[in-house]
Amino acid sequence: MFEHIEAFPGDPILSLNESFQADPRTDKVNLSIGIYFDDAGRLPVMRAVAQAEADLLADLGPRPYLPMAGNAAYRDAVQALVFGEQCEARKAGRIATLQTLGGSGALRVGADFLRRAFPQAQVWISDPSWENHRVIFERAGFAVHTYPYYDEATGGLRFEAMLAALRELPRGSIVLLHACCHNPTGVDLDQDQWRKVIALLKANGLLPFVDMAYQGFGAGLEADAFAVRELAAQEVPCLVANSFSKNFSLYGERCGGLSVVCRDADEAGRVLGQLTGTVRANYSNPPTHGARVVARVLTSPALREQWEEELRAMCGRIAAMRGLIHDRLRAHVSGEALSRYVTQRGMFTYTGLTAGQVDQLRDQHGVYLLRSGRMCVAGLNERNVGAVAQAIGSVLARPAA
Ligand code: KET
Repeated sequence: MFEHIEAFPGDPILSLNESFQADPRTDKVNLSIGIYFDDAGRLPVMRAVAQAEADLLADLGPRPYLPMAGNAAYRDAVQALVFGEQCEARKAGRIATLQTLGGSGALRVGADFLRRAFPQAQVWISDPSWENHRVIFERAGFAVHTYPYYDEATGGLRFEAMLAALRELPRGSIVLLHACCHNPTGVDLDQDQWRKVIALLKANGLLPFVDMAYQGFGAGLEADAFAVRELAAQEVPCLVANSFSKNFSLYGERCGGLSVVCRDADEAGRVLGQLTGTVRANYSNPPTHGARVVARVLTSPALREQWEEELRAMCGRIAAMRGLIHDRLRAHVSGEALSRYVTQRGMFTYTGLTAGQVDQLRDQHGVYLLRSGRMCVAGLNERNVGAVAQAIGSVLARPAA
């Protein structure tokens, strides 16, 4: 029956992470997957999260099916965090927000919804983008193209080329944008650039789908949401996928949200209905636990304050690691190839290392990066950073085999 089924070629991120887990070397270093590790190299359990879970455990209660759209308190808290409490669209009930299975689930439910609503539309993602963006939209049935984004020569943004490409897109095209901490490059638009892009999207009738998986890892919870809030303020219809995998360190609980900014409350109601229809056809309704935890943290003032403080500390540690790797690499790298370690933001730096060099780092030194050259800086710590810099120095000094 299944003879014709071909082997799965693997996923460039998740399969590599599995190889890392299986690697017996004790001095191995995981800089591949976008996960925040603490200075001891462990996945943190945030204290605010542990406290919320302890509170919930004391009052566990029954666990019925959630509504298809998810936990109502969670959905409201998500919307407030993403768009801001004072957002006019939120106050007017113009935003449809759904609980999703992480950021990935939000992207897929959104993609399925868009494919039914706009069967002729095509999708544009940044060059490069998170590998799974293409996969998700193609599996939903879309043709996926790229717009210019990263400039390898400068380690920065090809902003004029990006604008020029967006200007040429047919009305109704779907444009995937990263709200902050661009994955994989760590290069973001500044606020002035966002205003220009948003004006163009609005004038040309393009449909933005914003992926915000790293809110709080760039310039702070508010500033990282600038693009999303500006879109809502400019009354541009848009979709926003957000995730609590990273900023709550709740990867396995699959906590995310999908929000659609609509023209009025009636339209938002119809959009929410169609989204719940997509959910019903896929997994009926989302799980209970993670959403209860997140909602509790976001809506209890003391826990909220503690969470924000912990998140700032995580962000600060990443910045410190950027500084350290930059200093340690000084002996091996120079100019822009060096400064990008401190100028790029969020969890990732696009090192410019070739796939061959990345293979050498993995095989000879047990240092895992993505073959695109993406390094997850959040996997560095005081103990491994020196060895990582040495390893990079030695592969740079040697021509690829
Ligand atoms: N969007 C982006 C931009 C992103 O980097 C990730 C995860 C997600 C969405 C998915 O979020 P989640 O809530 O886990 O469904 N990125 C890391 C892990 C992965 O590839 O799944 C990564 O890039 O390593």
